[in-house]
Amino acid sequence: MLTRWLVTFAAAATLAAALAGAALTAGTDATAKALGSACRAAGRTLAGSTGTASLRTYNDLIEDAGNAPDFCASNIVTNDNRSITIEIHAHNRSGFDAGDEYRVLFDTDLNPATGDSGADYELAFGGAGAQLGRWNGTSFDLSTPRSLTLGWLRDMGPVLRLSRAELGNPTAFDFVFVSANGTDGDRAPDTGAWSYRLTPLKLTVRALVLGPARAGKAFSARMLVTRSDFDVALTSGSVGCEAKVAGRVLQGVGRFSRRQAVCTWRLPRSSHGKRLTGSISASFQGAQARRSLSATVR
Ligand SMILES: [Ca+2]
Ligand SMILES: [Ca+2]
Repeated sequence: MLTRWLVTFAAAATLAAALAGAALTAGTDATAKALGSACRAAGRTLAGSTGTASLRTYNDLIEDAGNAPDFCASNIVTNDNRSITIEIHAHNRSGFDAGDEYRVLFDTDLNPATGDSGADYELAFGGAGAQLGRWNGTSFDLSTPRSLTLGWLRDMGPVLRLSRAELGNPTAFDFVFVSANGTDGDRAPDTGAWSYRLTPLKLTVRALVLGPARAGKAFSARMLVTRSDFDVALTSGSVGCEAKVAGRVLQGVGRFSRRQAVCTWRLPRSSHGKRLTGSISASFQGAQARRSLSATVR
């Protein structure tokens, strides 16, 4: 069962790309430095760098959970424009053990007076799968099937991804991690709650390379675009290609190839010596990166 989830999880292109760019990084704040080496050794992050705006690391003290999953450093929440990814480091686990229960409690309206002690949603998961319930006034309603992806990241712990819409499209939320096994348990943070603010996805042009522009031949433009959430190259979405030669509109073909957005146009035989102008753009989940281009046709 778990294997199937893992496969489903890994098949998601976004996450696969993110994991391919994963870097080993240690927690850098004072709390992380105070934690044991068992935590720091597994400080893997979903992003290629820790400088991405949407990435947050949360630290919890270890050796405070008995036989239950022990939350640790490098608990990370990150997102693209449609989903939220939660990566949890349970430093004393290498998988879902029998009897392990995990919960994430979300206060999505940032109002402690609504929900169950403030929590408007509860995400419960373990070896049997994951369920998301919305507080209905007396309990968390689990009757509505929710779209959730659950996996286990080696040397880290559980990784979950859910649609923002499943949490009512919040712009920010407070949250708490809870684990249990029998009468043992952990809570992170130990008191209060952590906060996360969702960051709009941004696409950034890193490089533009133009091929030779020759009359009667194909002309191509290749653009490297990075996405702000995982700090990796954009490899999916749509590619827009606009070009004109001496006022004549050329039809281009756009695609992603070798981690770049690529446009190809065929230049008319009559375009020798004329100026070509246009642009290449890449769009994904409502975000866009565009770069103008020009060349003299030889
Ligand atoms: Ca802990
Ligand atoms: Ca609330």
